[in-house]
Amino acid sequence: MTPLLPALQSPLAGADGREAVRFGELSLSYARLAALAGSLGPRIAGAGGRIAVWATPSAETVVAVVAALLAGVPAVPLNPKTGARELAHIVGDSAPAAVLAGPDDTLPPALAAVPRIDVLVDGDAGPTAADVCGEPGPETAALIVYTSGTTGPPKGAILPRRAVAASLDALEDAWGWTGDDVLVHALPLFHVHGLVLGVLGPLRRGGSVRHLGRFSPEGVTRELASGGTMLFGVPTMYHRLAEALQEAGDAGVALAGALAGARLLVSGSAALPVHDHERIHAATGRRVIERYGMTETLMNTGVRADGLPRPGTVGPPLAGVELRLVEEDGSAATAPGAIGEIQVRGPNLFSGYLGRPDATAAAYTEDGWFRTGDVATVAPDGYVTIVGRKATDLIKSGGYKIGAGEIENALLDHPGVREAAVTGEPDADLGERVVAWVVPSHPDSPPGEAELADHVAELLSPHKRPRTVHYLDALPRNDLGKIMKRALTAGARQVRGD
Ligand code: MCA
Ligand code: AMP
Repeated sequence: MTPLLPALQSPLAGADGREAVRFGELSLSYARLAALAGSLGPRIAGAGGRIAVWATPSAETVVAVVAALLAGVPAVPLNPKTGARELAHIVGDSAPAAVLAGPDDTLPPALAAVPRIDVLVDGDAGPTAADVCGEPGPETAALIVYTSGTTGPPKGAILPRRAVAASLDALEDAWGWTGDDVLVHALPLFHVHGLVLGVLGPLRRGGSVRHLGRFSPEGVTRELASGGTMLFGVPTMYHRLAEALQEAGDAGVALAGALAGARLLVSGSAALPVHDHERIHAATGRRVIERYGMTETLMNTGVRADGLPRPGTVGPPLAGVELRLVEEDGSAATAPGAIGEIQVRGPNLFSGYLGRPDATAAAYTEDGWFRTGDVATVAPDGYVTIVGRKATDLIKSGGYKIGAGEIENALLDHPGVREAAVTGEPDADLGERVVAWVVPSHPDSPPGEAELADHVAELLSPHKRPRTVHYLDALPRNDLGKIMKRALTAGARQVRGD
């Protein structure tokens, strides 16, 4: 069977000394990565179950995930900023047999009962290094990635090795992605974009990845100007690059030169506004291309490196992916210009939600197509344009998917909140901004905006915190008592801060 990571699972792993990953000053060659990951293998296999990874933006996370993949054990990447309630849910739901973390990481109480395995990237790799492993079966889970729905806590999407391999190979085909490519990015390593595309992508090709640790236009300039060939980012990052390009002075000129010199600039995880496309094109002469995916499906469509970069579209279906548009009543939307829900089939799809056969079944149609919930049109040449989402209760902020329901529940747990509704409002930087509409328990002394933001950040995650809070006397409801979110603008009284 073809290995998932051939350059790390072969007896010749890294024989040419090629760099696999770089985080700032720290560089790991393929040979070193294989040795470090291989030395963890016996402890991971011995733990007897899936393995959580404390997924900081660091080389330790790459070593940990590669170690689990080489050992054939599913890895559950955890966002280190996850709040107490959400982390307790994920740990309880995924029941990891151990957690892999850097030696300096402080783990929260939710992980206190989980055996810890320290991941070392300095010093000797240890005696069991670089064993050549056989490839587990294609349906073996590679990763379990937690993703939000409209209501309830996040679900664990099980991503089999087959899906990871298929999706990365489809991107190889679309982008001419080779081992000579050097990918630059600053994406978090606990989601598909940063981890599967951004780390496993280069490693599957035998190329390298340079992670910035934290996004900055200066970091992008530095790495693209010194050998980087591709840049991956969410639209918020490209928006910030577009802003930086407009600044007068040497930094803007250097950034324009660095972007112009890259082979491929790719945006994904949310729509990149045409305005930002055009600003980057005007300043660099280069087009950003978009691809469209989902945690559950990995990548579905993408503009090809040799294709027409048409701003506002996410390109045609990738190799192996079947895509159709479906009307509300379930019939195929085939008329020219028709708008419908995107449904997909293919080897790139997940194998279900961990412990949630009900949710898995609901995600598919009776004839086996995955319902993405995204609404689109398809041009005669196959280019897909996403025009919206079926669920208004899903918010994409900074490329993170956030369920309105989980934030509403967290807000309702605050003693100062009697009723709460959450919406996503347009935001030039984040795409959408989480906005809370709150009826205070005591109208004379409502909890401040910062207090509610901290409350949500501590329970769920900082990126789920409301950026704006509106205070109302009552929420608009219909005759059945359902909150009418669309009516939630008139009569709002906004209070800023404490
Ligand atoms: C702020 N912070 C707080 C609070 N407020 N911490 C605790 N309590 C608070 N009340 C902290 C944050 O943790 C963060 O820390 C810092 O302050 C800034 O937070 P924030 O404003 O939220 O961040 P930002 O600067 O706006 O971040 C923008 C970003 C980020 C860098 C673009 O949104 C990002 O990394 N997005 C990527 C999302 C992604 O990868 N999605 C892919 C999903 P610190 O600075 O220390 O972190 S996969 C997917 O969608 C599919 C498969 C696909 O197609 O790709
Ligand atoms: P997630 O569940 O976090 O993996 O997010 C998946 C969702 O991100 C998709 O269902 C889309 O709504 C959105 N998405 C991803 N890529 C794009 C893109 N290029 N353009 C528009 N939306 C996108």
